[in-house]
Amino acid sequence: MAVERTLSMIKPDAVAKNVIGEIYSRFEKAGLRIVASKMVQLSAEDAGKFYAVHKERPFYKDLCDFMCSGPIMAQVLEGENAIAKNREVMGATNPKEAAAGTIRADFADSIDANAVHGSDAAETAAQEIAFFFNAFELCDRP
Ligand code: RTP
Ligand code: MG
Repeated sequence: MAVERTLSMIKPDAVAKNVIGEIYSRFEKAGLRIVASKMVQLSAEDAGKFYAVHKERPFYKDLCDFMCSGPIMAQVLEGENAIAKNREVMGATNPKEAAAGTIRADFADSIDANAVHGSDAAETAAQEIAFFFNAFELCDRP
């Protein structure tokens, strides 16, 4: 298995619930290491660019409005198989379908306010990491 990096966001609903630490703990318990982290208030333009891949989808506008409704935490997670592992820890997009013990099962309210984002493939992970972080902000850590 290869060591990968993936882009994770804690969405405005979970930041408002004050569960950043609990969610970080889930990542760490799964063997994922945080190698970059920042709190960001996205503008409508930022959210539109980040989610451009969903531009034609019916939920695009609501998703962009939601993602700039309050601050988010952006972090880069590193570990073996990090992209798939993070999505496993997150649980299904719709919290009603998320497995017990996953972040979305425990902290998400709806398919829109679903607590976290995680990159879905190596190519999108690289693009999404570069969206938030420059080379100086990504650390090699033990
Ligand atoms: P994410 O990108 O946030 O990690 O979530 P995901 O891969 O599980 O889901 P994706 O298909 O990429 O959709 C991005 C976000 O859009 C919202 N969504 N709403 N109403 C709907 O049918 C619907 N479908 C997706 C969700 O908040 C999802 O996380
Ligand atoms: Mg996605």
